Amino acid sequence: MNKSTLNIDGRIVDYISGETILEAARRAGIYTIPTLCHLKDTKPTGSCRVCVVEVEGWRTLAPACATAAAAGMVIKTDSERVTAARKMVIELLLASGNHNCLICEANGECELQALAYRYNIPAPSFAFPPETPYHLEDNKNLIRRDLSKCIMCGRCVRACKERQVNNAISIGYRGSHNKIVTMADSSYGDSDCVFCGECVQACPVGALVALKSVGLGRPWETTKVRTTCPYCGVGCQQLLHVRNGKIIKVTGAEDGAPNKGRLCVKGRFGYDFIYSPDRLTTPLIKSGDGFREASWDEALDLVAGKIKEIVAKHGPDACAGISCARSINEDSYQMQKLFRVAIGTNNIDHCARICHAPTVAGLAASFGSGAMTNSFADFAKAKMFYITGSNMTEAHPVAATFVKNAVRNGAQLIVADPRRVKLAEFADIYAPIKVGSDVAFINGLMHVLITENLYDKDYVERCCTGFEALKAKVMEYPPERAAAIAGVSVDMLKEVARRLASVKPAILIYTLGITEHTCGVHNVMSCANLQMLLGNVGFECGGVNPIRGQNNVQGACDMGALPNVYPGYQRVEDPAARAKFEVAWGVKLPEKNGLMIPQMIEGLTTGTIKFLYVFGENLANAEPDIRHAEHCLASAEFLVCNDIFPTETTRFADVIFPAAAWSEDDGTFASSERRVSRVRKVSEPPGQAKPNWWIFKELAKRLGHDWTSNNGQEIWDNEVSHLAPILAGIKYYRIEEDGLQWPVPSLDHPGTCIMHQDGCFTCGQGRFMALDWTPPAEVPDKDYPMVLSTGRRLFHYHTRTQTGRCLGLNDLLSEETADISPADAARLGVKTGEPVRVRSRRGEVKVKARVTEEVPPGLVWMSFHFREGNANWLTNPVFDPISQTAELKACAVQIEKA
Ligand SMILES: Nc1nc2c(c(=O)[nH]1)N[C@H]1C(S)=C(S)[C@@H](COP(=O)(O)OP(=O)(O)OC[C@H]3O[C@@H](n4cnc5c(=O)[nH]c(N)nc54)[C@H](O)[C@@H]3O)O[C@H]1N2
Ligand SMILES: Nc1nc2c(c(=O)[nH]1)N[C@H]1C(S)=C(S)[C@@H](COP(=O)(O)OP(=O)(O)OC[C@H]3O[C@@H](n4cnc5c(=O)[nH]c(N)nc54)[C@H](O)[C@@H]3O)O[C@H]1N2
Ligand code: SF4
Ligand code: SF4
Ligand code: SF4
Ligand code: FES
Ligand SMILES: [Mo]
Repeated sequence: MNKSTLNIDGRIVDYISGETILEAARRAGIYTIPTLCHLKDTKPTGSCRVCVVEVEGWRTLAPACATAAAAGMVIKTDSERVTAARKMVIELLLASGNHNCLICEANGECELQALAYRYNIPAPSFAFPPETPYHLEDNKNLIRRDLSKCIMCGRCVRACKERQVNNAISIGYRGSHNKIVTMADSSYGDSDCVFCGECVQACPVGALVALKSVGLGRPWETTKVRTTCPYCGVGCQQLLHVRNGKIIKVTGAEDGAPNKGRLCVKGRFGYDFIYSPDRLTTPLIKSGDGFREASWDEALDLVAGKIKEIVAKHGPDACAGISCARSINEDSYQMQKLFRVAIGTNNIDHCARICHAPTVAGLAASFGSGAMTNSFADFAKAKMFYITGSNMTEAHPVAATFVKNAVRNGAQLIVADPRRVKLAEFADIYAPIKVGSDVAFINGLMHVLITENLYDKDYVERCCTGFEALKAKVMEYPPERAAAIAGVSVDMLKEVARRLASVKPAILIYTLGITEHTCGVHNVMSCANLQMLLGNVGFECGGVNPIRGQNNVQGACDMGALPNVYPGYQRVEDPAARAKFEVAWGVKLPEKNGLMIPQMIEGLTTGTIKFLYVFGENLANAEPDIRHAEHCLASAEFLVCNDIFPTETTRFADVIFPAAAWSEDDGTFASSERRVSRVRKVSEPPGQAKPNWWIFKELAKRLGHDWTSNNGQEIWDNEVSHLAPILAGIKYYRIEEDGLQWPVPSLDHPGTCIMHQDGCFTCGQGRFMALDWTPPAEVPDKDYPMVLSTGRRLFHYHTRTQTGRCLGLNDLLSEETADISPADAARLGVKTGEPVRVRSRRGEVKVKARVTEEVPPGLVWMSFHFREGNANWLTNPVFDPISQTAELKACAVQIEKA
């Protein structure tokens, strides 16, 4: 980096080539330059001129935010001339609204008001315009727009266009009619706006405010608590604005990794479920057709007694536990310990099974480690993307903003997905491949790379094994065959391969379109094959990047809430690992791997599993074939649930424990990029609800094990990081601000942004896998002629126990639809909003049709967010033979007008 110096208010300050005066000053800790229109990470417009400074020898004052720093500049940030100019600017701005800014309380955080006080500016001497041409607009209970307070700084527009790249608003009209407008100058609610609220965070005045926070507290009455978002695996860092123990607002932590201040609609507005009157507040014991309240002692004694009884009669393997990917690491650690140590079985699993288990298994086989290889920080810098089976703008919205930023800066993007997802709009090539065709498509790509000599020979020889077998297999998939299976043109397939090879490195990103198939593990290994062949693994802006789903699903895996590994992926079947944990935990441990979720659930009906403990999962809505899943749950001899709400699953419980939710306990989450970040407590759980780790500890005590750790920090610092070498260097004191990315082998290790650096794989050499394409288990026929694929939508999260209880989110989306193509809609004679019946061999649902070009002819697409019309009444309970992951992305259905 090219460093020089300039003089600011008599101090010699370094600047980096390309920096503005403002950036150089702030980096040096000089905060005397006020700003209004300036917004970090966006192009300066220099429009408000409140940041002016005096540069020695310059005739006019210079806007610090838009003037490049130069060697030898002598700058005054606070001279009389500067102050006079600023006063003028502020006075004009105060007068530009139609109300008295100095008594406005809109959000109590107005930067203009603060400047007025700083520069001692009295109530404006200019006359107010006589009447307002503006209206006040309340959108979906979430965002208030009061343009009478707008100072036309343009920050909202840049936040929307340049940070989030949602392009929902712009500066409209001319001259004195200038105004911030949506596309058709409609309300936010009737526009393309996705309610990320980035514009609200950017607005310096009260023109844009979060409606839920209005009137709840002023900045000086709140404390800001940094924490991690409770929804997806991006792991965005939030600031909770807390007053009297209550969250009144959430903003993005501006300098936090990975999100740099950005949030999506759920992270920003999805916090108030914790205050729902539906919260579980006391232990419940089944009684007749319902439940009765019980004391903790009674409920814990009952469960412990039942465990003892079943273990005595049927052995420990008649018990099984499903852990929670939503709550903190320390809870999952404690639950797997309860099962392994106090009950004596490895029958412990969690929802990674139905999600990214193919990733864990597939990448471990190919690379030696089953995690995302690179970091979110690479997304904004990458030059070439292959994104497949990932609806990132809805499922991982903040990660998607960085991809869109890169594309805006010239990166190339290839999207392969059966649906024309939003990212396809940004793509150089959109390949509309058929559901379930990925292995064939990728084999076809590799055929082109090998026959046209476009692959990285040196890397393949140096870093990988199994190339000859791969090549032989791939030769069975010439472009003509592969393209026919994938339903794209041969030219397109070849173009994708050639483009991918033309930029190095390219980054590959995938999610559930790859994993949730009976061939999920093979799909994952295909992605690994492709990236090794291109020589892209082990470099910044390259690698294979599965974005993990739940906020702490990476962590639940890391903690060993899996039937085959202890914390830190130490294998249960490895005698040395077992011996180590036997010493640490002071018990003899079971030697064989435990059961996976589908086997546990099936075991309830066959009688091999008598006792099931479901911690924070809503199986009755989330598993394929709801009727069957509920039949299994109803067959349990004894079912225990920890949850924060009554759910479709807790209906089947014998005992329900009320748990602390996100922000009611201290702990950690691990995000998709292997980053362990802090989660902080701001209030006590409601009623008698207790932290999950405490519940497991109390049960262990009743089973004869006294555990000493007594909070999240003790569990992590004294147990987890001692036992898991990849986490050895992570202690709470090291992650007070940004989290650390594992492996972190020692206390002085900075963490690992990129795995398998330079092609040095965790397992020595990367392993190519020769793979054949297999179709989904159920394909369309004359009775069920359409393919059903399923997934999620932006405004809700899974079974909606949380987002369904947040003000505003239901206003944005309130029911399930069946998404179909215009061609199929015409054939069926239905329009958007008209009811249709969708039927599969498992069941049927009646929902409204949503006719959209996103979906190709022959495909029906649905989510599983709503009980009514849940796609899982239809989905097929068939599983990948290796990972036992359900084929939620493909089954056969018929559809008719209802
Ligand atoms: N808003 C919201 N965000 C979420 C969640 C949520 O419930 N709501 N859940 C979180 C969780 S746990 C997860 S796992 C992630 C999931 O994140 P995603 O996997 O991105 O979400 P899905 O909606 O399942 O989308 C899968 C994509 O795969 C495509 N697809 C379907 N079949 C195929 C195929 O055969 N091949 C290919 N290549 N693509 C295919 C679909 O068209 C869809 O675009 O989202 C997380 N984020
Ligand atoms: N058709 C179809 N089905 C799918 C999928 C799909 O793509 N298509 N995707 C699958 C995937 S990837 C996933 S991950 C699963 C998700 O399936 P689930 O994990 O079952 O879904 P959630 O609704 O997230 O359930 C989380 C539960 O935990 C509770 N909870 C939240 N926080 C806490 C806490 O701190 N403590 C306790 N004790 N409880 C808490 C919530 O109230 C809720 O009941 O769904 C799967 N099902
Ligand atoms: S909420 Fe997000 S999408 Fe909507 S206008 Fe604001 S920045 Fe744009
Ligand atoms: S709405 Fe706020 S951010 Fe947007 S131009 Fe007006 S004052 Fe600036
Ligand atoms: S992208 Fe994910 S982690 Fe970030 S705010 Fe949205 S839901 Fe939360
Ligand atoms: S902050 Fe520099 S011109 Fe507005
Ligand atoms: Mo997931």
